[in-house]
Amino acid sequence: MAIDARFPLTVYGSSISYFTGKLENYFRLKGIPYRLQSLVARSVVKEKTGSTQMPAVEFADGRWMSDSTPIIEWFEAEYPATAVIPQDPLQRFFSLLLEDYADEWLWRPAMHYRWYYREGAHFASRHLVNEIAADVPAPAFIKRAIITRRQRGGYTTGDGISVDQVPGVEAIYRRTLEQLEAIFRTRPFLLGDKPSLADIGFSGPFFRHFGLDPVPAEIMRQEAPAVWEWAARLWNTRLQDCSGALLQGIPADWGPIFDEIGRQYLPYLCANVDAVTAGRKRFDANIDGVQYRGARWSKYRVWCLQQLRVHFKALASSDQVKAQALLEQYGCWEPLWRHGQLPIDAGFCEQLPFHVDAKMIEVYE
Ligand SMILES: N[C@@H](CCC(=O)N[C@@H](CS)C(=O)NCC(=O)O)C(=O)O
Repeated sequence: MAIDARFPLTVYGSSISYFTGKLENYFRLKGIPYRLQSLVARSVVKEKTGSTQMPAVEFADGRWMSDSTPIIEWFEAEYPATAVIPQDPLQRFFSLLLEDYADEWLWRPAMHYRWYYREGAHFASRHLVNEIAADVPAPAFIKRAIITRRQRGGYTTGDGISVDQVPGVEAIYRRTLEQLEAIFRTRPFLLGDKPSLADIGFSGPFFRHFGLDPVPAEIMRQEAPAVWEWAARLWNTRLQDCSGALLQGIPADWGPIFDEIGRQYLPYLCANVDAVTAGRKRFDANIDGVQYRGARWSKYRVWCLQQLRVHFKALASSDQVKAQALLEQYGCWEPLWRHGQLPIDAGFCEQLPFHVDAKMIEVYE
């Protein structure tokens, strides 16, 4: 990759953050130079990007970006030589679907394992206090308690996961491990002998959460060592050194993950659409037998659903026929189109990655 005046980038984020880890995996794979900076005033990030979310990226020329998915799309367009997004239109579409699923749905078990278990909350709150709140004038144990309370209130107990939902949420992780273990026992990356966008998508939950937090990491080491190995392999791979190729077509062993998307993620997105349409900031939803109560609405995730539709419509009609057949086979087609009109304002999220209109979930600062 040609090094230009925009580099090195500064990535503002935490070294235990889901999406910071995802973006770092992407930059490393692509050979894009960056340095991670954890301590920055949230007001500065908000002023530059419109949101306090992590990661935010600052170019040497002074421009800023936020939101890992559109950031990756932007870099892919700028630096197509070492492409991460597959060229094949069907592989591209289904990789984008997997990325969205890993970003938005595996977030649920990842946040649960980190903040529900005392070991996880202790590790993460301590790390975050040292990393981003060291200069806040208060005793460390109080800062840790405040962070833990905020994260639980925003993303676990406050997002529909109480004790009754714990087995269902943990089952998502166990099934994902089984699905990925079956794949990584046969090949090094999700789509063949070299990494692609699907690997980057799964690196979000796996690199800085499941592979790092004490409880899920131990489960992974014991039950899915090939997944453990893949997470490290991805971190240590540079596309410019890869001689391997991608598989042809959509691998059959992605099927159980699509099945999960059809039974869980897309129905959740539909329940979220109903909530946003009705103006309900909290909603109940029965997802595949798990009754979530008081989940938080997300306007951002309405946009995610809209984006999946946009990607589908961008396919040539012959590819749409093939994609539809696969989506129908795994129960994804009906929920993808269940709602005719989505409750989304014109122009919403259109300035991404240069300006953020909405966080994934609005949690108080
Ligand atoms: N869609 C965004 C999501 C970013 C995001 O939600 N990041 C988390 C940290 S991993 C965050 O900053 N949350 C904001 C908060 O908790 O206030 C992306 O892909 O970058």
